[in-house]
Parts: sequence; C-alpha cells; structure tokens
Amino acid sequence: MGRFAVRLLRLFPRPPFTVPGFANTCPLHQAGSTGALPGHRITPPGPSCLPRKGLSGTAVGQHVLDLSGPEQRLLDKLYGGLISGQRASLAESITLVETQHPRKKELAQVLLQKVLAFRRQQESSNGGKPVAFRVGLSGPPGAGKSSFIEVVGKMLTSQGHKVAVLAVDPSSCTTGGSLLGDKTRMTELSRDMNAFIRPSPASGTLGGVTRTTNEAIVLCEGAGYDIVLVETVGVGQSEFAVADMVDMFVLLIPPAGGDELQGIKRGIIERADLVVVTKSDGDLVVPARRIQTEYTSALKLLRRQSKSWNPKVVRASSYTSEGIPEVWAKMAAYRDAMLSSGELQGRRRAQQKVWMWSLIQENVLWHFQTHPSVRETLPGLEQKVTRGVISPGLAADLLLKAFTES
Ligand SMILES: Nc1nc2c(ncn2[C@@H]2O[C@H](COP(=O)(O)OP(=O)(O)OP(=O)(O)O)[C@@H](O)[C@H]2O)c(=O)[nH]1
Ligand SMILES: [Mg+2]
Repeated sequence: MGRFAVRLLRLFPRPPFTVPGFANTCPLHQAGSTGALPGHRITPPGPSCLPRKGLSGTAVGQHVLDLSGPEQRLLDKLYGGLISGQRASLAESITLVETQHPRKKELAQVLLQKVLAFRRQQESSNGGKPVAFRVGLSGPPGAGKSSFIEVVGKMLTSQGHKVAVLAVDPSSCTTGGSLLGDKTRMTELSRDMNAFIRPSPASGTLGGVTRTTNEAIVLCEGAGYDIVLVETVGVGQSEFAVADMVDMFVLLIPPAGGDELQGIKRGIIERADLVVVTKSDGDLVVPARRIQTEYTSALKLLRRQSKSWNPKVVRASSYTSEGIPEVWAKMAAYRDAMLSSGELQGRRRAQQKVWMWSLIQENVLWHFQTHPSVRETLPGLEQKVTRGVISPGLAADLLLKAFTES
C-alpha cells in the first residue's frame, strides 16, 4: 500500500511532565510529578511540540500525518495482530503508546484511532453497549490486591473470559516501580493464555502513566479482552486517576488495626462501588468481620454515587478462595444494573470528557510555561510574590497578559 494521509485528532504531543499545585479540576493530573516550576524538568520538545501557527478549529481536518511505507506496514501488522488477539502485538502496541518519541507517539495515535473505530463497530453490534468491563482495584500497600487479582483472574479465565491486568504504579514515577514483584506474585495468571498482565511503565509522571493506561485499556479491549482489571496502590493520587478510567471502582482493605486504615482517604471511600475486606481467613476472620461492619456503617453515611447501585462491603480470602465467587457475583450485578440503567455508558462518556480536558490542561500549561515572554517575566514576578510586594492574583494577571499579548 502506498503512502496515504490519516487525520490526527491530536494537534500537539503532550509535554513530558505534569505540574503539581496547578489548580486542576481533574484528579487525573492533580498528582505528583517529577518536577514543576520553578526548576522543573523540561524535556526539550520534539519539532512537533512547537506551537503551529494557524491551527484553528477548521485546520484540524488538515492536520495530516503521512505514513512512510515501513510505518504503514508496522501499523498494519500491529493492528492485524492486535484485533486477532495476538498477545505479542498487544504488548508491542502498548509499548508504542508508552513511547516518548514524537514520531512514534503520532503513529500510536493513528493505531488508537483505528482500534477505537473497530471497537465502536463491535459496540454497535452489541446494541451500543460496551463490550468490555473495566474494573479498578485499589487499596493500601500489601492489602492483597495482586493475590486477589490472581485468584479472581484465574476464576474468570476458567469461565471463558479473557482478562487483562494493567497497573498504575505511582512509585514508577520516582523509583522505577515495583511491579516486577507484582508479576511474580501473579505466577499462575501470568502463564494463563487467556490472561495478559502488563506492569506500569518503569518511568514517567503520574499524568503520563495514567494517559498510557487509558490508551492501553482501549488496546486490550481491541485485542478481545472482555475484562480489564487496573491495579493501583492507594498512595498519592493514582487511585483517583484509576477511579476516573474504569466502570467500577473496588477498594480492597486488609483486616488491619485502626492506624493502618487511617491512611485511607475519605474521598476514595466515597468513590468505591464495592469494598472488599481481604485476607478473611484463619485468625484474621474476626478482625475482617469487624472492619466489614465498620465500613458498612461508614458507607451508609456517604452520599450515593449512583441511582442504580448501593455500594456493598464483602469479605474474601485469596488463600482459601472463600468469598471470591461472591465478590465476582457482586461485580457482575453492578455491571448489569449500571448497563441496564444506562449509567455505565454515561460514566464512560463523562470520563472521555474529563480525560480530554486533562490533556488540554496539561498541554496548555506546558505551552504557557515554556513561552518565552512567560519565562522571561516569571522569575522576577515570583520573587515579588514571595516577598509580598505584589499579590499572587496580580502576578498571575501579568503573566497571562505576557502570554496572550506576544
Ligand atoms: N492471610 C492472607 N494473606 C494474604 C491474602 N492475600 C494476600 N495475602 C498476603 O498479603 C501480602 C500482600 O499481598 P499482595 O497480594 O502482594 O498485596 P498487594 O496489595 O498487591 O501489595 P502491593 O502491590 O505491594 O501494594 C502477601 O504476603 C500475601 O501473601 C489472603 O487472602 N490471606
Ligand atoms: Mg500488588
């Protein structure tokens, strides 16, 4: 096939960082990053990162990516392999969306558009309903998340499901991550031909990792995985980011003492559609029951998120498998209720919008911070603000003026 033009929806590749402290309404990007003004890490942008003159709304359709022969062949090979369910093609496609290379990022977007179109087709033949179920699992470190996913995952593959496990690891943004450990813990699931486990990328910002996880979900669904489980450790903001990308958010709580549970944020309990008290076996059954009662009463006091579902608290053990089928039954009941009320589809639509706006915010902020006039004016104004010479509001106005007027 010769060269041909493909429309790209994204005009600029995203900057390689996010900025903490930025008044961001989207939890996807509120969280930590590897740097911020002042002295933040700015990776020099590739040529396509430069603002392009005249890219108005009408110019979007003219934003065209010409693919070379080898690029076209690569995308055809990945797409063909992916939709026929080949794990190697799925893995390679996820690597492509994780790349920082500007050109490869563009290719990844072309692939994603194709996969999205394929998925839309599948959905329309499914009566407009999503074909896959996305579940986020979060909880404190060591809560038993990976062990739970291993047991539930195996149960689901034995019932004929195809299960993908993705991870959002906030530690990957600072320490290179710990998910190798996770993969070895899911020993049986990682050998299962109907399961696909993908650790979080070993580096990047939380914003970057969550973006690629969102895109990896799309790719997994294109490859025929009908259940996508996203694991994250409940530290920082990663759990909010995961809650924003899934159909159902499950909080896993270990039967530990009060102190350990102090760290669980009220905000995240509010987001939970299901709370699973883990490790409910042996000596831990009694504390697990206590925690179940505590959380059941706590949830009653919280605002209801959904018209068609009341959050529940259940106990399970990955060691004995007790409670595991019941947990899945609750998840399936949630899915059925949310699908038939249309809330699940509505949630997905809202998430798409949140995701788009978070990308815009990240991108616009990056352009603002790297704008020559802003960079020139910023240090002096910052000093004045910290010394109390001018108000933060005035400094912000002056910077925005410098940005918009030049
Ligand atoms: N008694 C008991 N212990 C469990 C159970 N599930 C997990 N554990 C133990 O709890 C510890 C943590 O389990 P993981 O599954 O790795 O927990 P995790 O939440 O994925 O941990 P991180 O990813 O490191 O945050 C391990 O030592 C497990 O053996 C269970 O059902 N019962
Ligand atoms: Mg784990």
